[in-house]
Amino acid sequence: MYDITIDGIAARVRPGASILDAASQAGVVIPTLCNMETHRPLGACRVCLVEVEGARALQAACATPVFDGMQVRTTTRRVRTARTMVVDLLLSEHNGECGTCFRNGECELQTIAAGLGLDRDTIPGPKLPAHIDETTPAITRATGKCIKCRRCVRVCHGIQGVGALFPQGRGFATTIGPAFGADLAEVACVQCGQCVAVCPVGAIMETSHIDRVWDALDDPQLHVVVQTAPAIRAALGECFGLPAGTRVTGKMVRALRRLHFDAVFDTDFAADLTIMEEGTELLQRLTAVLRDGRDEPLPVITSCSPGWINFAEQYFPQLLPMVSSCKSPQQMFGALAKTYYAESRGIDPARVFVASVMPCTAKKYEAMRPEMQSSGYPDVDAVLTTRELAHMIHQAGITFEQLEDDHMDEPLGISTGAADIFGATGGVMEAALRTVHELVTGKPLPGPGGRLELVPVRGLEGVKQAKLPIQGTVAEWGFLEGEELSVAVAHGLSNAARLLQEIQHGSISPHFVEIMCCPGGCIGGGGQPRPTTDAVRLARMRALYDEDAAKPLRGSHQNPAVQALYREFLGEPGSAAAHRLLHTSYTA
Ligand code: HC0
Repeated sequence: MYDITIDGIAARVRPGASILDAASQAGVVIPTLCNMETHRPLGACRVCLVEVEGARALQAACATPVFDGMQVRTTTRRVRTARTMVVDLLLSEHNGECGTCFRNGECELQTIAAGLGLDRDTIPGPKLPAHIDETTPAITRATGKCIKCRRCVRVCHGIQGVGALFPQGRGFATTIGPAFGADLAEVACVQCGQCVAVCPVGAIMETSHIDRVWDALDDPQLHVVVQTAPAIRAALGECFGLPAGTRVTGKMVRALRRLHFDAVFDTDFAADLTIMEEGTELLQRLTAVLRDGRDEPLPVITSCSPGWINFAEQYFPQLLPMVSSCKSPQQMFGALAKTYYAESRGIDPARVFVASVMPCTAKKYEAMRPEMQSSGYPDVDAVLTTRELAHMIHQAGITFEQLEDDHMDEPLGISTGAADIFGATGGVMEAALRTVHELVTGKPLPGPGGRLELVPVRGLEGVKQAKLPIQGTVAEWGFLEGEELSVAVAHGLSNAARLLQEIQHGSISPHFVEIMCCPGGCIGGGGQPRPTTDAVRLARMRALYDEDAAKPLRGSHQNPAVQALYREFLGEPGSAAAHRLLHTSYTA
């Protein structure tokens, strides 16, 4: 270990650590606009300059490794002057419109400038050209605000393996965007919003649906229902200063009522329903292949993550036959709100407006897909990210932290613990196996201490695999006796691509695969509160597992509202009515 001092504070630091790591360990905050915990330092923004005893020039703290005996100063006049100059130069070309920017009040550049005492940009010169790219349903780029930190480029290439954004040109003329100055809709962007999640300013944002939702709430002709995705309850509190991983389900429901939604429902209901449909599809395909020797595509690959579907359509079209035909829970919910729910309440479906709250920007894109209107109306009319819902709660003057808990409405607000864990990587797989195992063997999924938990598919490992022995099979599924159900899970599209290539090459042959677009699954979605680090991901995951463990029912097949839906409306899982409303197809 190396002994160093930072601003006089002694620290013991591992060799290879950067000054930025060491400062963080010593409790000294050094500002940075380009650093990312998932990537090697880039030293692009130069905001983290510090003075190192004996070094002639100031050093970028992120890119300078510590050495034994190092003495670092972070607050000298020289450091303050240099940082101020760097930030002033950024502000001089930043076409920021701070007063009206959605990031106003939570912009990293603004915070750092304020910390340096910069209350205006003092360097005259041209501002960046302000091109607004609104060509995709989910993401809006405002090029004039870009500070060229390259975080978006690095997450798009390194984590997602997509590569829709590049630095182009030199000096002042440098731009960050799709190649050859194209707009996002012209390239293979999957609209996952991971770029939005890491952008320090307002240069790349979710396309706001806030006005759309306020307009609907203001319209007395409309019956406005809202559904909330599993991952929202584990993260929304962060927008109000609560620690990551605080479960705020009850406060969220109360806040939604205060916003005057006519009914507050849960995407979790549709997640339970998804398990019934997807589990049925899995068993049908296993029967065809293992019992009847027919040539059906295996593995079954989950379909609920729209960024993943977009990626599959553009990068792995040959694998589309393996992808489950189930719509995502968001879309299943919408289709039922405008049929089953509208009919049972005697409401004209044309008057039902479905708003979703999702941790994901690609859900905005999914809702706009032309095939997503099997009721004759768009399944979903507006999609708010977690951040947008927080913004509306702030706009309404609600003190979120002080709200009393409330409960979701019935019947589309009833759910089991299996649905809660959909929001964490491995959760859809675990939920599906809870139900499939019990249907096939007549016994609950075995887990440590009988806890129904499939530990190998939990956690942040990029690709996870498990084998589940099928023992004590009920007569109908006797052909599975002695088989091992082999499953695999990937999250983050680079990991997904790695797993899919192994499947294509035949080096692994799972029966069932879960893919989630974003690192950590939906708890790490592009619409979640900033920042999302691995520590934050783990805290949010813990919250969902706790929510699951606290539920009296933890298997989707036990959901009484889903059972009633099949009894009263759909018939049985996989029925013609279920296929008409709840299933879809893909476009290569
Ligand atoms: Fe997800 Fe979903 S779990 S994709 O990650 O399946 O966005 O939270 O809502 O639809 O339920 C996101 C989260 C959802 C859907 C569910 C699935």
